[in-house]
Amino acid sequence: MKVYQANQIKNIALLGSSGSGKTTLAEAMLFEGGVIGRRGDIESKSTVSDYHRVEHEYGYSVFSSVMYTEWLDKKLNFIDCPGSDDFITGAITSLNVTDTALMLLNTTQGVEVGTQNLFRYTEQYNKPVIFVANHLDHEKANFDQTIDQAKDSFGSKVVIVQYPVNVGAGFNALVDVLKMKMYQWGPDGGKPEILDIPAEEKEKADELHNLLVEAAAENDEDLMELFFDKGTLDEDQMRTGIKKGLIARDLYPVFCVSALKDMGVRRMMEFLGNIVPFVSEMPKPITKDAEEVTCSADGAPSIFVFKTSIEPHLGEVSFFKVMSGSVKEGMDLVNMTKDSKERLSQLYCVAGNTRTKITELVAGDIGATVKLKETKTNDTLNDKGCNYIFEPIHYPDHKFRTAIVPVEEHDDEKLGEALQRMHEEDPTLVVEYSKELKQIIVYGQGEFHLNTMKWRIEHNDKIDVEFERPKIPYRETITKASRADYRHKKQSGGSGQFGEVHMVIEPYEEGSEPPASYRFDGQEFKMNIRGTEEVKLPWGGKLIFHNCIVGGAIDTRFLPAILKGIMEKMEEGPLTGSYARDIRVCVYDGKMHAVDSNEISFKLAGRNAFSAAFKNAAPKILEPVYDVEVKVPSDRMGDVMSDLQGRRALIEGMSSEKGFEVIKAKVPLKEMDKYSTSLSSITGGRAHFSLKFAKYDIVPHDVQGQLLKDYEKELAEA
Ligand SMILES: Nc1nc2c(ncn2[C@@H]2O[C@H](COP(=O)(O)OP(=O)(O)O)[C@@H](O)[C@H]2O)c(=O)[nH]1
Ligand SMILES: [Mg+2]
Repeated sequence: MKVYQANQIKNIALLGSSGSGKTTLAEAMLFEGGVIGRRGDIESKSTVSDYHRVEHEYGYSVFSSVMYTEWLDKKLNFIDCPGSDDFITGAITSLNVTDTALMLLNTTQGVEVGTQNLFRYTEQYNKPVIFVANHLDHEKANFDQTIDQAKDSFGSKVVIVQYPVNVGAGFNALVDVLKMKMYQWGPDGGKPEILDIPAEEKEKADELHNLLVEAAAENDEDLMELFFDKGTLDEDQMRTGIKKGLIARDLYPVFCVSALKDMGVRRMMEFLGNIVPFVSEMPKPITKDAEEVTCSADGAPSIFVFKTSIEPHLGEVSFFKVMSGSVKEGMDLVNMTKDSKERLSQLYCVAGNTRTKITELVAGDIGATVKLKETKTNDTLNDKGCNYIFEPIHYPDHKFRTAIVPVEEHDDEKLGEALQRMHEEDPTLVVEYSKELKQIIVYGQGEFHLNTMKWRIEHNDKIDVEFERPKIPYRETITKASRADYRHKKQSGGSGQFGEVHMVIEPYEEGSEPPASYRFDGQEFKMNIRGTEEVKLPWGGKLIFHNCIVGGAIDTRFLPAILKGIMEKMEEGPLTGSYARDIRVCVYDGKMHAVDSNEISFKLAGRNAFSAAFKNAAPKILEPVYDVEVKVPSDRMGDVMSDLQGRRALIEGMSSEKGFEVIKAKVPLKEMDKYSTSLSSITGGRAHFSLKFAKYDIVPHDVQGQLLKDYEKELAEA
């Protein structure tokens, strides 16, 4: 395979909702480019792109697949992305490293939720979009309706370049209003016959041609002038205009194919080769230090690893984009993130499960290597002396959590390894070993995302696992001030133990100052603060510890022991054993014994005094509350609101945004269990939401009662 230069390489993301035909189209493109000799299909599980077992099982893509094809002396790299929101990592990853999105429209379905979701991502990444109307050979295909819907959703920038002559089972021809020709295929598709537009199509073709000319002219002043002068543009001028419009996202051209029958694919590839921007024509990537990097073979060699995949017999495969310079087989690079050396012992161009060895890859190109030692997704690797570091890809926050346990306890370690591996392949699968909850919590994008993970663990790693309800990390705190004394005294055998501690505790609010005195049962307790320790608790919140001891009642050297005792209790709150937080403690008095006092005595005295005071300080359970933002289509607003109210949501605001209603609310984590699944069923998958930890809040009285009961039961059973 030849080495392609930056002005010969185009990187394209293949997007579209599930079932729109991305994987099938990729197969046809690879076939037409001569990368494969025979087209596989989804039904016989033989595509290049969907080669993982889980994809055969489910019948659609779970991973993004990096591929390439060679076409008219150009290299088209493209990444086939899964369509479902649960596997959104694929689309996000590829939008980070490609310059154009090919968005498939399933003409048997029209514009789908997935289409709109993915379109929004292209907007976010500011990438040009080309629509490809697929399934035109299907008896249920409706091209006109699909295009109407696309115009409704994405505006008048959607402009037809091709339209099908005969949609449905007999589909075999389309009219191209850029070329002003008709393309027609035999039953096997492939290379078309290029014909004059038949008389009965002429009027429609002319009309659409004029619309395309106008749309192309709009993007360039010179073209606009030419258009006003001559009333039309020639083919080259149109190409120039379309390309400008494409890059500026002012024009979304529409192409037509039957991916299954390989019709329209060659012409579409020709367009991609001619009009889609080269890497070198797109905005330059920027390093973390805000340095613009020119995509040039002469620059310092630098690559960015955007994806890791673990393949049987091969191990870890690292996919990268050459950001600058050129990299050669056998080259030594520095991993800038890990500050370690790596050797590119082999370089590959990858098309799904087929790999072709190559000796060199140049700026702008996408390739893969194997057996890197420490390199992970998002690392930058440079030649010595080059200091570029590229921003990591930002993945969406998780939307779903569950606990996972192996059925057989001895599979614990194996499960840990499998989960770690899966996280490397899919960074939106996040694993947390919660010491606090004594559970392994896995986070993902939705229930289906995690069910797929479970399938892979069971079938690929042969570990039986179960999902459990994830526990909630409750906290405990107090709501009023209280006072307690405790004397620890032991006189058995040799040396005795003695320590006595008097303390006041009260709720702590960030930044608040302690009062000069407290009053309990009509008696005043003056506080003379002589020292303060502010403990930032690892589980959130603070413990403020004041030394208010007067007259040397307790020696200063015992104070750390008292604090230690208090901390032991903070780690295991007296209500439900959860962590306690946001408490101020003033140790103001006590007693020592000249011989028997020691650290252990004061630790115990501190701990027990704190425990007693805590119980009298109107203790409450706190629960994590999340900021939830839901985007709902207006017609589902009522249902989504009432569902939220059933989840103890506190609605904080509502607004409208591009056809969506946006609800902002605070919702307890406990009530968000499986929210993504219910929201999806209420709205037919048309809503979105995001979830971010906000704060800890006191649980309502009835919830506290239930939690106390649950804890008692748990203790009794233990
Ligand atoms: N009739 C017809 N079926 C198609 C076409 N393209 C894809 N399919 C079928 O649609 C289903 C989904 O295709 P697939 O490529 O997996 O879609 P993806 O989820 O977008 O990757 C499969 O059964 C394909 O065989 C097409 O152009 N015409
Ligand atoms: Mg697919």
